[in-house]
Amino acid sequence: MADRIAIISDVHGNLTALEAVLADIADRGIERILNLGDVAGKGPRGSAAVDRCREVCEVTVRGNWDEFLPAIADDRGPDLVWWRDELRQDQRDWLVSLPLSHDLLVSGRRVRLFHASAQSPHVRVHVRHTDDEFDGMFLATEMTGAGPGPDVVLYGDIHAAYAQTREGRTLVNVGSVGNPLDEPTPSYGVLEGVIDGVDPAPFGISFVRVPYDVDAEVAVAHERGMPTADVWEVELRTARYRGRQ
Ligand SMILES: [Mn+2]
Repeated sequence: MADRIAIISDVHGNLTALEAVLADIADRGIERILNLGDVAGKGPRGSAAVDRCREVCEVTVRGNWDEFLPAIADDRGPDLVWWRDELRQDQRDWLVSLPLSHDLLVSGRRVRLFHASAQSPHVRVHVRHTDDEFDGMFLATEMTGAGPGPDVVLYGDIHAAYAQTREGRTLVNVGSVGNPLDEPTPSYGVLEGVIDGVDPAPFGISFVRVPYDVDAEVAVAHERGMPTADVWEVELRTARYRGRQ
């Protein structure tokens, strides 16, 4: 029987957006959620976001922020230290322990989830990429392990949703819940088909955009005195990346 799984990514400590997305997922009767990483950092409530994701996501793969933030040195700047110190020790331990890659079968297709690329959570593949970069997303690497290559790859990291099919393989970015940079409205993906099914069957991927109370989220960042709250506010309101503001 066909079923659905929600795929969320890049929550980045934006609890207001996360709760809006989780409410929408629940409204649709979707009970399974997978997470592509970058739960904390950039936004003011990484700790609460980590607790919530641990509670509702059956798998979270490790993002670049999940990997570097817990290990950040005291002299790396007030913003990074602020986000690090907002997390409890058990949460930092959990983030660095997350798997880098996760596979599942849906309607006879092998679906692979990772944060940024098959190379590492730190190697980025943009919306505009070369054919070699596309092909690289489907390779078996040290990070993904040996075994059959995927037919579908779902990733996050770039905070922009899109899907592309080339030579029988489909690459999907579900965008970002907490820090969308393609438009200001949070996005997530829905995977639809026979979960764990080995035989070909109808298969679907769709994107959902969920409006949320951005004023409330921005107010929390300012109230808590979060460093870089001003650029966070512009990013949330305009979807313009801080490097381009
Ligand atoms: Mn991210």
